[in-house]
Parts: sequence; C-alpha cells; structure tokens
Amino acid sequence: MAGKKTNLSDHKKFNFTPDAKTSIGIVVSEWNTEVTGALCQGAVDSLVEYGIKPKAIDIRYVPGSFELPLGAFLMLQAKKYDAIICLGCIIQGETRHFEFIAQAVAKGIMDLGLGWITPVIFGVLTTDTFEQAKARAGGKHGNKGVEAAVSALKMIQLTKDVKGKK
Ligand code: DLZ
Repeated sequence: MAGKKTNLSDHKKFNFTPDAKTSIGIVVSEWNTEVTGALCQGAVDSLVEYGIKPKAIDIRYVPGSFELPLGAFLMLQAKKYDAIICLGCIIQGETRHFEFIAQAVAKGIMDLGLGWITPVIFGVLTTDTFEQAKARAGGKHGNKGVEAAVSALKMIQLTKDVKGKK
C-alpha cells in the first residue's frame, strides 16, 4: 500500500553490466502526457544510471494506452531490442472504459513477452485520480518509469543468466 511505503520506486541497487549491444525500446502513450512524459524521463534516467547508453534507448509514441501492445509488437518485430518498456497512464472515469482498457493492455503486454520470449514491461499507472498518477510519476510515491526500467534490466539479466547455464 502506498500509505505504508512512501516511495514505491525505492529498490536495492543491483549489479548490471550492459554489453555493447544492449538496446532498449520504450513505447509511451500520449494520453495523460504530463504523467507519461515524467514516467519516460524516470525510465531513461534509470537506464542511463545503470550504464545503458542514451543512443541505445529508442523511444516511440502511441496515441493511448490501448495502442501500447501494438506499439510494442512493432518494436519487437524490428528484433533490435533486449527489452521493451510500455509506459501509460489510465485514469478511472465515469464509465467502464477504464476496466476494459487496463485489462486489455495488461494482457496484451504479458502475451507479447511470453510470445516473443523477450521482456515486455508493464509500466502503466492505473489510478482513480490524476493526483494519484502524478504522485507515482516523479511525486511522493516515486516514479513507475523507474520501476519499469529496473524490471527491464532485471529481466535482461535473468535471460542472460539462464542462457549462460547451457
Ligand atoms: C479514450 C481513452 C480514455 C477515455 N482514457 C484513457 C486513459 O485514461 N488513458 C489512456 O492511456 N488512454 C485513454 N483513452 C485512449 C485509449 O487508450 C485509445 O487510445 C483510444 O480508445 C483509441 O483506440
């Protein structure tokens, strides 16, 4: 619960040594762009902190979170990236639109990761209010973009470790 742990993005630093070819794709939803821009900045800053070169980070935009899975799919098809990070912000409105979008996007992103055997990270905020989203996009509860970047690197490391077992 956010109340118990103030900064949800706090994490134990881990050793990650990118190789020269490590490359990350980021797909950003333009809906609620003030929030998703901050998520993207948090993700990029974290990747660079862990040694990924800025030119090895490729950022693409889609109109809304519903389009994130297709955006990620197109990036996966390029076969250039070790992981894809999907960033979005879905805010509860008066209708059931929220549930349909949030569930479809979560499932779409998970299916892509399993289908392509490549980390595809769910960096999508699903909140009741804009304020809750802002608090999790560089505010008092951290930045989900940072969490998404760390998850991507951990999954890249896991992929390498498991392949190295052969
Ligand atoms: C239409 C819509 C609405 C109402 N709300 C959001 C939202 O809170 N967050 C978001 O990322 N996208 C929203 N969208 C846009 C849809 O994701 C999608 O882009 C459109 O339905 C077109 O397919």
